[in-house]
Amino acid sequence: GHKSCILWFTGLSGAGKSTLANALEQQLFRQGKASYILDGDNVRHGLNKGLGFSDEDRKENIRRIGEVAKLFVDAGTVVCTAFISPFKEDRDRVRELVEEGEFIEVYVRCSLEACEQRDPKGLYKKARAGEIPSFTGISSPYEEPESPELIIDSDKLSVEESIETIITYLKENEIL
Ligand code: GGZ
Repeated sequence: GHKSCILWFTGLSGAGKSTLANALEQQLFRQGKASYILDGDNVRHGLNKGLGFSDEDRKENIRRIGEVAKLFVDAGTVVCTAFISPFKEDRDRVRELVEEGEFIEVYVRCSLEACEQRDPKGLYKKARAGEIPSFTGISSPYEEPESPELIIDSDKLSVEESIETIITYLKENEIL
């Protein structure tokens, strides 16, 4: 296929969004399909520097990322985004920015317990101690996707299995 799309990874901190986006990007590259990742590292420190984690700031964070992702689709590049994007309304607004079939919502599903157990950056521990206000899952909500294109149970599947599921979907939908 020659189509491009947004692979919108959503889920709790520590669910594995960035890990999957990075593994997918490598696999796409091997298959001759260029892609680009938008994540906290390249967006929250630049374009969205100054935005925090209040509901309003998260909304604006996602709005801008959606607009940038749309530009990538216009340019013909597959774009993978890895943000918690906790609010259904904000994700739905991004979906409406692009054509039908170009927004692929990938719910990286993982129990809060498992994310908290992993706690790679010690953020959940800090949040529990009250050191990080409005932390998703602890003191700020995460609204689960109601009908995502894909659900990846990251506490049950390996990264390889997860990527395979996504690649299969992309092939079935003539993106690959
Ligand atoms: C959630 C926070 C917070 C709060 C800092 N709540 O595991 P990480 O570290 O690398 O990923 C989290 C990241 C979330 O930023 P997003 O831009 O994806 O969030 S949103 O889509 O809701 O705008 C976490 C870190 O930033 N982090 N404070 N209070 N995650």
